[in-house]
Amino acid sequence: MRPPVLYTFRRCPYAIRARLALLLCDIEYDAIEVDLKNKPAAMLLLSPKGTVPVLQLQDGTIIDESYDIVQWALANNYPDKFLLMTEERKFIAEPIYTKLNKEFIFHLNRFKYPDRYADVDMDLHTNEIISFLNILSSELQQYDFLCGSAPSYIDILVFPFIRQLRIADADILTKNANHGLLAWFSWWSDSSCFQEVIRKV
Ligand SMILES: N[C@@H](CCC(=O)N[C@@H](CS)C(=O)NCC(=O)O)C(=O)O
Repeated sequence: MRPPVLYTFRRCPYAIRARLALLLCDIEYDAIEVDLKNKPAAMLLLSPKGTVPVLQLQDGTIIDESYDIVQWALANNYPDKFLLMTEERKFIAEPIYTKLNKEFIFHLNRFKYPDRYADVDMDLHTNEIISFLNILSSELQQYDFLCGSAPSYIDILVFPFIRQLRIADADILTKNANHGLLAWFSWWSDSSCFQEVIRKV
């Protein structure tokens, strides 16, 4: 049987989440690299909203949100070295995800591409970015990963966006991250799993 098919884009942080989760969960898939300016008709038929990643499962189920792909992968084959997600840990992870999704990404997009938006306020975006870095720094003061001493889904969801920030402006990260956050960032950047999913093919 053909493995699941992932419509992806190499540099897309959402798609990186999906590829990281599938790799860490040892789930084989066929990747279709999408040209975002010329999306494949087959993908648009499966998911008309036209964003990557889109995962088509063997039974035809479509998962077209990166968060859901990460959760599906973990539900299928939870990595041995990952944290067990207790309710207490989810209580830490979910607010970080909400802040990332509802606030940080909004500010990051405007910080990175001020010319593309009409509602840019650089001071506000910079302050909001720093405030999110402070939250991560405080979580990573105690432990090596965001929810404890081993990785969990929240690390996979957050890392690709901190990488985007680092690419946009390395200084804002190095000046505002504590040692724990910088070490966490290096760990993920240097990890064989990230190197594998970001490799140019
Ligand atoms: N909420 C979606 C967002 C995915 C998303 O916005 N992906 C971008 C690429 S990084 C995209 O496909 N944009 C559509 C386009 O550029 O036309 C998810 O988490 O999967």
